[in-house]
Amino acid sequence: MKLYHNPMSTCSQKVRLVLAEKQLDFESVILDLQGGAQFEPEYLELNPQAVVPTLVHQNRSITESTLINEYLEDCYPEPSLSPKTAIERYEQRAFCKLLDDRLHPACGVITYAIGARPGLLLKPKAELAALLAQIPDEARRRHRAMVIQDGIKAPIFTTALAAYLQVLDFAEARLALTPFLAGARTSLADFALAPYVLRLEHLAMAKVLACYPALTAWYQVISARKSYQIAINDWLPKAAVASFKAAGEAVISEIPFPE
Ligand SMILES: N[C@@H](CCC(=O)N[C@@H](CS)C(=O)NCC(=O)O)C(=O)O
Repeated sequence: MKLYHNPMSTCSQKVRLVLAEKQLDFESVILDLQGGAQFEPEYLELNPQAVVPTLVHQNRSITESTLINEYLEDCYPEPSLSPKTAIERYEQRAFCKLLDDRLHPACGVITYAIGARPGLLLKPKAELAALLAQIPDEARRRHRAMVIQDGIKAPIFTTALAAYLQVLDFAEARLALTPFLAGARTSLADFALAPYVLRLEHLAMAKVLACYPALTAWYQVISARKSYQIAINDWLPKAAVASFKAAGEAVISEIPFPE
């Protein structure tokens, strides 16, 4: 198995977590996303959306992190990361869909407005414009341009922050009732959400978690797992984490958190 990924990417982290839970080895190909490696023609053949992760298994390219994790679950059903009952399986899928539809796009906006922006603004204007022009998805391209230009002052930032917190509200309500997102055992939903909690830490926004006691307790459990050490901590580049944190600390007092 070959995984095209990036150490800091939330979608890559969620796939690495599932690989680690299942104790699966993989050949790693790291893509420099700020340098535009995702737009290289050979990579676009594997992943026409120009995003990571991509799993190559048995000569097939598997894309979309949620679908990759479901594929891994199908290929390697033990240890199982799927709930047993139909309703819990529905809850797992519904949560992963919410995450893909709402949380992930919001995370992209917030990450580029805060963490990635300072580095990107150092690039020559023409180089930055050329990078943005290659993003295949129109909304992503437009939103990214807005937040690189205006940072947390871009109106889309407030919308994204609200969406992020709405998904955390939903998770909090669920975790106040059950130990994990889809019931009594960990499932793909838990490993999908964890990287987005970590992202708050990386952007110096961890104070948000004070409003989410059940989510905080759940995250302590997930981040104490061996898989978290292998899939997340062991991969994190110190310099990238430090530069995200510094960027977050520089703007935290101006972030328009809802009352
Ligand atoms: N729906 C995709 C989203 C993947 C995605 O957005 N990946 C980000 C990193 S987390 C990426 O590759 N960004 C590069 C870019 O947008 O240029 C998935 O779940 O795999």
